[in-house]
Amino acid sequence: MTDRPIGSARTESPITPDALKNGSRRRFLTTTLATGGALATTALVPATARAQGEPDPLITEVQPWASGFGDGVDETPYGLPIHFEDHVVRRTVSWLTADTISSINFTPIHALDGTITPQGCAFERHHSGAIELSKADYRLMINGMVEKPLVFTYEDLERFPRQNVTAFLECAANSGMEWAGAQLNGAQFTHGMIHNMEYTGVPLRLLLEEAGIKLEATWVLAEGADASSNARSFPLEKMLDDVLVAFKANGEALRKEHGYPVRLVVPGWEGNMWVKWLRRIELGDQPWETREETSKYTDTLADGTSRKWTWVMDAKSVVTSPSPQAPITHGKGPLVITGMAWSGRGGIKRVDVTVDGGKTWKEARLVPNANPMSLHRFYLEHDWDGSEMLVQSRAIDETGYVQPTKDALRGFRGLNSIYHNNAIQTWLVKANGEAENVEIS
Ligand SMILES: Nc1nc2c(c(=O)[nH]1)N[C@H]1C(S)=C(S)[C@@H](COP(=O)(O)O)O[C@H]1N2
Ligand SMILES: [Mo]
Repeated sequence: MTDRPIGSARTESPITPDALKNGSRRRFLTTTLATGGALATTALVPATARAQGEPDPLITEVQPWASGFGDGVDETPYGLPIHFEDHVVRRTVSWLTADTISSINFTPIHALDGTITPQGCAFERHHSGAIELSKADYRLMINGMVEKPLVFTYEDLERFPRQNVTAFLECAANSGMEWAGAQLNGAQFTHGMIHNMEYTGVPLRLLLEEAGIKLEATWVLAEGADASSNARSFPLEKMLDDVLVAFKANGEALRKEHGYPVRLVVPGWEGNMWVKWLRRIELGDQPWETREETSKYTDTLADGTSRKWTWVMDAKSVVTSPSPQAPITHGKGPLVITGMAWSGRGGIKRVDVTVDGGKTWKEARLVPNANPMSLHRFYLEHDWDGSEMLVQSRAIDETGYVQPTKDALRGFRGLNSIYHNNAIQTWLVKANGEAENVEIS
């Protein structure tokens, strides 16, 4: 420990904790000033204290964490976020979560950055609770219009060629509570039924080929092992295209709540189709019209008729900061506006950001992402003048589709919908930096 240099980037010779403890604060200052000049002088005084011309003890004094040992390598066999980050957790909305079995919680997207969602705070949605199913007890059956019905064990799946795919999963009901007006005050609650992970698994196509697809097969049913079964019908083409039978997420085993040991990954399509605890695949020549695709996951239009088979998630985006749970705390001047964009129809081509409610737009800086079906991160470096803002983002995907305003979406779809609300979100950011969920027309 004593040979570890402190502040070596700014000093000529390493200063050890012991040397600092022995009254060498002045030496630290001298060396720093000698090498850093004027820059180091300002660096020693943080913005807050600088105004009062006071030195910052966090820079000039030896702190407890530098005067002893930290934890040893054995103390955290599996790491959790440091307790300072305890607030970055999944949360529920009480009136939505009548019970915790048939339920939903939300990803704290306002506090995350980059694109990958850690499993520990990725939202969960289950219809009959998260079940515990071991690898040893795991079986996947393929039956119906196949040459040879098959049952795979977990070990069998591990012997097929694998792929890695980073993809977002958005529940079709994400933002569903916002149809009639601005309601929930936070990006976590308005847009947090989404997560984005790197999955490892076997292309379903390889398993279907192993079973032998009969010529007449055109539809596929996927069913889970939980009591709800969450069965859904898929056109065969999608299943042969990019659907994965996945057993790892972000490099490690799926968490129980995300379908351990095996779930379906259906890039770009609504979350309900990503069957967890996958137990059976059946091939047929027509859809099964299950509960999940008749009474649920259809969109009731203004005239009372229902749209169904709305599998693909249209382009959408949201500013995650500033937002109601991520207010501006630093006053006017440089402000990083950031958020995420996604589209089930391919990559995101462009994201525009407005701070004046859509009167003027600026193109945000989109972080390049090789995975089209992944969340995309955008930033807009903005010089905030300290006045009220109406902040929005607008995604444009590879097909040229432009994320609609709330008014435009209601124009096509009416007010009866719950699912597939991909409208532009507005945050009112006040002069004091606090933000609020609002609607403008
Ligand atoms: N077997 C099974 N699969 C399921 C569900 C379920 O309840 N049971 N819920 C679905 C719904 S509605 C969604 S949005 C996603 C949620 O996945 P997550 O819990 O990993 O976020 O899983 C889908 N797959
Ligand atoms: Mo869902």
